[in-house]
Amino acid sequence: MRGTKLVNRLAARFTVLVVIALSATPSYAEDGYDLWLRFAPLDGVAAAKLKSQTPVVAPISEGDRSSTLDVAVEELERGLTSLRGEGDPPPAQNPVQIILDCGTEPGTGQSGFSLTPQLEAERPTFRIAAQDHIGCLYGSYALLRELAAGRGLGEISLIDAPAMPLRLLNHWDNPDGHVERGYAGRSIFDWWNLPGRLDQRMIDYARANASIGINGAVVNNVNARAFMLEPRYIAKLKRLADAWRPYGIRIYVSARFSAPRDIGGLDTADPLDPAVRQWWQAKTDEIYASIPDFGGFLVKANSEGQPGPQDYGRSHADGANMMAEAVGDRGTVIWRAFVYSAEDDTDRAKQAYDEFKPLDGQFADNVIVQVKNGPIDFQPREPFHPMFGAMPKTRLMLELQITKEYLGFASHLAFLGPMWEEVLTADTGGEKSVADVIVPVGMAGVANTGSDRNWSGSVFDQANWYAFGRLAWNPSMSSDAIAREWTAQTFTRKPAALEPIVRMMLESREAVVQYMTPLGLAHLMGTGHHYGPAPWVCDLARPEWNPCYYHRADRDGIGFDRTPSGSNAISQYDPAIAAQWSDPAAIDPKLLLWFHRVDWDHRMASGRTLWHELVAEYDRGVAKVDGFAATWSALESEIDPERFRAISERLAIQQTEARWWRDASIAYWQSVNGLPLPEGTAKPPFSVEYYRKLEFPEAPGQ
Ligand code: BDP
Repeated sequence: MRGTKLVNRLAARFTVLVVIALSATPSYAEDGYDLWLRFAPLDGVAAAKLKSQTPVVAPISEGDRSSTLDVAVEELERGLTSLRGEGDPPPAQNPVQIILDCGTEPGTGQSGFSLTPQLEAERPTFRIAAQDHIGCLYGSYALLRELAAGRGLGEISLIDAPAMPLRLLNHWDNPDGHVERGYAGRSIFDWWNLPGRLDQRMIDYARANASIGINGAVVNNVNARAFMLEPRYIAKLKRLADAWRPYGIRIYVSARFSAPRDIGGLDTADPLDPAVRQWWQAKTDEIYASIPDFGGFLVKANSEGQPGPQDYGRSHADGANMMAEAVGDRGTVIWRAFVYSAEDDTDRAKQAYDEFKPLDGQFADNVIVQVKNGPIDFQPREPFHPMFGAMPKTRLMLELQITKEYLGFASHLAFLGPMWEEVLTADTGGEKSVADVIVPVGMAGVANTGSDRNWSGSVFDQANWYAFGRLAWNPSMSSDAIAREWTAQTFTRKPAALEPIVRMMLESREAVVQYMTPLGLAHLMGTGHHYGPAPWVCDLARPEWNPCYYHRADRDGIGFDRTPSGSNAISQYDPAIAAQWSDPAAIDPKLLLWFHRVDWDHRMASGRTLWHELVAEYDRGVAKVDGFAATWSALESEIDPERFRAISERLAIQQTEARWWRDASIAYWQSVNGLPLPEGTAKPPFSVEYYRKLEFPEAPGQ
């Protein structure tokens, strides 16, 4: 009896499950994991065309095969099937053969490719030609990208090649799984289970990178642990390197300069000490024995408490060259220029240039100096770093921050394409843009990846990873073109939805600047975590840790005087640029308070006083965010529910927090300048004391 009841109950349950399974619309969960590689089925004319052409990848002869070409074939087949959207279509009479021709020179050089349709021929073909196999893989991804954007095979004819040799992600991931300045969960690197187990995510990561041309990854934080150079880690690194090799991705490691002492048993890390040199030589040889294409070392030295050559009275060049000798022509030493000293009272914006400029010409050929986009630290807006115009005899690489430490973490929508376009196109003087300076070398982006299903904390933050890769491939691409490509692949190709999404992406970074740090202000964020406004912080031990150090507001005025009457940081720029920026009337108002200290009633080009303009900027920023939320909510029918809701919630947070930035900042400035608000302007709802007391114990980076 009891047995029968149980069987009945199970049967009933089974029926319910079957009914649920049958009645659910067969929908594909859009949790963002597939990034821009969704290859959503085409529709309309594009779909009909692809179906009638039924492109098939022509077989590759056994002798020509390689693991990279196997990936290319697999990607093409997977992508084409997905774009077609249905199971196997009836074979076309004369299907288009996609030919991977990877040993000819299409005139592009290394890693480049050409895409050539010959659809009218008797045997229609689409040829992906390259000089090397990685070029063929890049060409395959390019073909899929073009198709995914809605273009037909016949319209896709292009020749392309990466502009710069090094296109690297820098992960600030610690071996314990915490990601410094990470807002997307834990580290994606599973050091505990490596080398025995390789997570599928490591392959999906390589696919995502290769699809946008990223060709290297520094897998650990610049604030490095020496033990990552020990044999057990070399085995783990080898497993990753082997997995990524087919995708053209080389592995790099952040090396702690004091490693010879920390793990090598020596009592010094002096770069001129023969035992230290020998230690690095042996360590480097050991790594290359396991990983023959190891990319090299990234080093943060004598910066924010990290050890370095200056601990022994040696220069950055002494340190870098010593390691470069160990690496030889097998790889590269990337030496970071992000330095400022706890003992130096010079304007922090000047210190890197002051330390490095005298070393121009002293670095070995296989040393690269990696310079952040601006002279302080990844602020929402900074002028370009003066080192880009001042080190003609040094190989300089640009460091960008993809993760949004200072732009609202993953909570705020801020598409960084326009910010990076701004620095890449900046004129350094002497007829070279920043892009011209770095093109022979490369670009690095501090990654925003994490264990979250959507990789980046929010779907829109995936666009920043994407934009970094595309700009490293081609620094003259416009943010507009990048946003379009990304949106078509990530959300929708329908112009009625794509256009408003692209528009809000393009406005988003400026909105953040306006409600956080308008008119050239910088570094006003909360201590430690860097979240939210804290312009009132003036009492931290080091002067340059304090927002007050940066804004210098008092009763009379606001801004950092970096002209000759102040710190004269402006003199680090080309004289023509310095001359223009020295004049508060001639400088772009977006940089005014970075270089100038002006009275609150300073007259702006708009005719408003500085004070009124500042308030107007905050209001413009807040209004833009309200606009984004309205734009997004009108797109509900165009976006899958899961991603629609996730983004709606983020935008609601951004609306609240943009107001918070505005109100707290205005309340603080008023407490300093005692000025009334311009007429018709909303009063901050609370006093500055209220904002000052807010605490965020859960904020990442605390
Ligand atoms: C700052 C970050 C800090 C990094 C440092 C760096 O706050 O976590 O270690 O840059 O780039 O932006 O080394």
